[in-house]
Amino acid sequence: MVKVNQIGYPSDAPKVAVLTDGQNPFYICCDQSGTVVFEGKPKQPIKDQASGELVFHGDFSSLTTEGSYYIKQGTSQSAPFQITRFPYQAVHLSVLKAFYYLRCGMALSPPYAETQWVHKACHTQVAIDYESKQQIKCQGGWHDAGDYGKYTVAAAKALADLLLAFELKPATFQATTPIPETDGVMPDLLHECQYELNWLLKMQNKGSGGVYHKVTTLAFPAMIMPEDDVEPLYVLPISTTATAAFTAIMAQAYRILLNYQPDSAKNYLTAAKQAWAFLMKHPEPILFVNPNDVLTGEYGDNCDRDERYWAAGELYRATGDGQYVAAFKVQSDHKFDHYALGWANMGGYGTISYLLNQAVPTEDALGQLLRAGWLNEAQRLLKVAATTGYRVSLEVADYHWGSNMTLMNAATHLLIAYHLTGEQCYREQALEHVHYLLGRNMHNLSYVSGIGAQSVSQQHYRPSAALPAGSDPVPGLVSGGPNQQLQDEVSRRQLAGKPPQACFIDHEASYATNEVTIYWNSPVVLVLSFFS
Ligand code: G3I
Ligand code: 9MR
Repeated sequence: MVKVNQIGYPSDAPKVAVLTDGQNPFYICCDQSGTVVFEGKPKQPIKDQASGELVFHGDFSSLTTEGSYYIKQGTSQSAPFQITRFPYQAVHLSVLKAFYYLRCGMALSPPYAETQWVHKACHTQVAIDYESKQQIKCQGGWHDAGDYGKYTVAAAKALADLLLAFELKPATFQATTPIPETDGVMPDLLHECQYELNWLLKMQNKGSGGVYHKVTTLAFPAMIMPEDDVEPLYVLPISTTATAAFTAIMAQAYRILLNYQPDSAKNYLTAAKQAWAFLMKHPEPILFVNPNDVLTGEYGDNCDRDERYWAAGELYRATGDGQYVAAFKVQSDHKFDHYALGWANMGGYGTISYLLNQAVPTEDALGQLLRAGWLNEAQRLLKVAATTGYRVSLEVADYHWGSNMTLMNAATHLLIAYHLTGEQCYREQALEHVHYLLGRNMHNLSYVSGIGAQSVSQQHYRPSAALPAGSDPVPGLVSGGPNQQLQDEVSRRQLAGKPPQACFIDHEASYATNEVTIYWNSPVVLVLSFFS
């Protein structure tokens, strides 16, 4: 088998295919004529612990001529791929456009949605406060994932990636997606983020400033369209993880949107400060646990220190107010992962807010400590990748629920290291993670729907699953990826005993390997913005 990035390789970047045949030479052929333009020998046999395979690398980095190619080796032939300066622009647009398809509370319609994927608005835009039984307006925002719930901490991670992408690579967001708000002034990415931000504002209790943890039905619905989900919606209680993550993202949004929509931006900062005031009144964590009669996603988290750290860092960066840097330093002394970019462990976003803050002097001791820590972790990621046949920074234990998020978070980490140092090794290694996501993996499969010659097509995503049999899936959605914990019925039945990277199945019911979420798409938007 010959595994390649099914979209392609940037002309000036290293180009490696992963081969399972170590004997035969491999040939790069022009896709149109079949002419052989490059011959190479398999190198560097590596026993890949995660896939259980002995694989070899087919290096064709010296081929820089732009064109469409495929690789032949023995009787195997790869999927076609491009060599060109910016091969991922269409993918970048597609994984960003997916957020429009994920919108809640509005009917999707042409020309923004292709006819085959339109659906009506969700059945209800009002929820019941689980505790007070009062009604709460909750229209808008993105559906979390394959389900129709909306969860604050998940939203915060997704928005953090998208807003950071714009901050670091604004030039890659000039093309329109297009969406109803396209106005040729503010980039569509920011309009799309505002659709989520304006829903998030409704999750804040205006009296206390605290932020509700989620809004969902009591149980997951069947695999139906949003308009057919007629069960009542409930807003679940305030948590300090949600409140702190909300504080951070609203402060970040203030900064990024101030030049485009000053009034909205100032509203976000006001909301952030009100949420911060709630946190100051509640120094002890208020952690969310699903009540017994609530069976939807919990996004449980036993520590809110990382979220408080991030909140302080973003408020400091947004306002320069010394109270926040003091709070940031207090939180930074606590024991949590200062470099993680997950929905539970969010410390890395706090560290980024400090490292990119121009108000922090280069000789600042905490800044130097965090920078050194960031680069140490980047070096670790490089070392892990060098031991794997598929050239990614995933250790065997990393193949758990949402392993493609871990993959793209690693790429994000490397790209921040590149941003901090300018060292190409970090950027090149991040690119290897894109190759895995887009086909250079043991499944020879692109994990992004509609992207690549062989891509996932049976995702656990209700608006795709509810389409007529044989329909193309909603495009641009990133599957969670291999998960060795076998946490759904299909995985347990069909993947038992397989190596970690093999524990993926493109099956609609495999939510533990093949669901989609906003925070698996968001790091892909961020990473691809460095290569577009
Ligand atoms: O991080 C640990 C790892 O250290 C350990 O080695 C491994 C094996 O024990 O477990 C890892 O934790 C896993 C965690 O995801 C990793 O983020 C847990 O087992 C796993 O249960 C957990 O799954 C979460 C899943 O909900 C179930 O709670 C996913 O992260 C999370 O993305 C997913 O989120 C769901 C929402 O609840 C509902 N909407 C869809 C969304 C995506 O599936
Ligand atoms: O669709 C739900 C998905 O969003 C969740 O990640 C997953 C795990 O919490 O649960 C899915 O819902 C399934 C439920 O857990 C069990 N009955 C079948 C539901 C649809 O697959």
